[in-house]
Amino acid sequence: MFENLQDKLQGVFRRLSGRGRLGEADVDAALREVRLALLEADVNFKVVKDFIGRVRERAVGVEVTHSLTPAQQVIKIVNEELIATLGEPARLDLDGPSPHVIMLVGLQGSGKTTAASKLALFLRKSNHRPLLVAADTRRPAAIDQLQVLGKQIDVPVHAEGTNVPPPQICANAVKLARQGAFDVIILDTAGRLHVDDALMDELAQVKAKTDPQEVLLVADAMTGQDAVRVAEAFHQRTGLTGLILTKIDGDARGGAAISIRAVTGVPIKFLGTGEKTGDLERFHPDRMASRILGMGDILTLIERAESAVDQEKAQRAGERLLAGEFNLEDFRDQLGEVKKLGPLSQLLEMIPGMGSLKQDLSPDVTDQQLKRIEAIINSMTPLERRNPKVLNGSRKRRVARGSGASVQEVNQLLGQFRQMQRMMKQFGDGKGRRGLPNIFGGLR
Ligand SMILES: Nc1nc2c(ncn2[C@@H]2O[C@H](COP(=O)(O)OP(=O)(O)OP(=O)(O)O)[C@@H](O)[C@H]2O)c(=O)[nH]1
Ligand SMILES: [Mg+2]
Repeated sequence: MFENLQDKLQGVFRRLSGRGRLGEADVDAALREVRLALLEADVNFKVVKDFIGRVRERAVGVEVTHSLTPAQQVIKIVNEELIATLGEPARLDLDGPSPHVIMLVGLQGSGKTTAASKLALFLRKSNHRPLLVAADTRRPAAIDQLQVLGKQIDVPVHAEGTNVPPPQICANAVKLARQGAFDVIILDTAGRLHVDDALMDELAQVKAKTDPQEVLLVADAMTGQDAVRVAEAFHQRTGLTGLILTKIDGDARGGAAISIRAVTGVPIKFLGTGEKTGDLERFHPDRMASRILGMGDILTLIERAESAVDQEKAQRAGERLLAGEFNLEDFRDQLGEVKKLGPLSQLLEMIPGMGSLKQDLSPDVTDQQLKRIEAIINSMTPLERRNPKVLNGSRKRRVARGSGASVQEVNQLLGQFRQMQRMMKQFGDGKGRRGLPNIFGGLR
């Protein structure tokens, strides 16, 4: 559903990730892209404006922390604000004495009848005794449809044909529930192509007669901008308590979720993810946000980096490195920092675009190599670590024995280390200094 937006933001952040520090102009350039992507995803323009404003306020002049690059910080802020815009995770309110009435409203074809049966199944599975009510008397087929669905999920349906007014049918159902053994009543009401007064009056009467605890607007995620106006109209007349966003399995553009929530302030409670009665999910703003951002688990990675890497240490090591003083001890410390982030294979998976690299790079082997290198360095004396040149034949044999490696492997490591030192000296001379930050977590 959010693929468009996802691609766009990924594009923005790929470019950002290559930068060092972000100035006001950088933030604005990034936010221009974010804004376009949101508008293209059909998010309401007022919502976009507010959103961008909030992100900008936080992003410009942000204190660049030790462990995150400015680009990562912008991603973090966009994500946090998106979660805030999408709202708290909201549960169905079934507190207090039963029976509880849940009233479903919405435009024609938005998925009310389907959602009614999905909710009934969801409730039955969590040990409730739901009753479905056929309150759509405009379409004779609507009653059949609900009865067929009710049979499928083994939930009774209360129907009185098409001649009794819906408010009456619903009131009768509440009475029935009080006598019978039902604790939740789900009202499937009629839809209209457009919001009109006759429909709204009928819904207001149903509400007056049944005193529902939940009035849920069933909105089709494919409707985009329209969804906002519709939601506002229903909210005014029926006092919505929540939203069910349907058809998010389709190729909708995703604006509805963000817009409806932001404009009406009514929480999204469920997502419809398919045509079957089991295709209902609770709404989780954080999951939705990371899906919109399409950042994979990079957010998790950012969190881990924040807590794990001792940036001060990295900074000192980097300085020593540039001064040509970097030794095997520093090298080992750096390996330790990298390892704190988790297995290399997992790290690669979390970085967008790097997942494929994992296949070329046998992950277990890589992690094992890291351990090997560490073992070899650990078997050296402090003197040898600080000055590897003293490692003669007999010292090398001792180190190899101590670490379970071969002398050849020790030589290999020393060769690689010398090569690295040479390379780093060049950087230190000012040639290609800009390539460094990526190696030791953002040397600035
Ligand atoms: N893919 C997909 N299809 C859905 C979803 N929810 C409902 N549908 C389909 O959308 C169509 C309309 O669903 P209904 O539940 O009949 O909608 P309604 O709001 O009751 O329609 P009216 O009673 O005519 O106002 C049906 O073909 C459903 O199968 C969903 O989450 N995903
Ligand atoms: Mg229906």
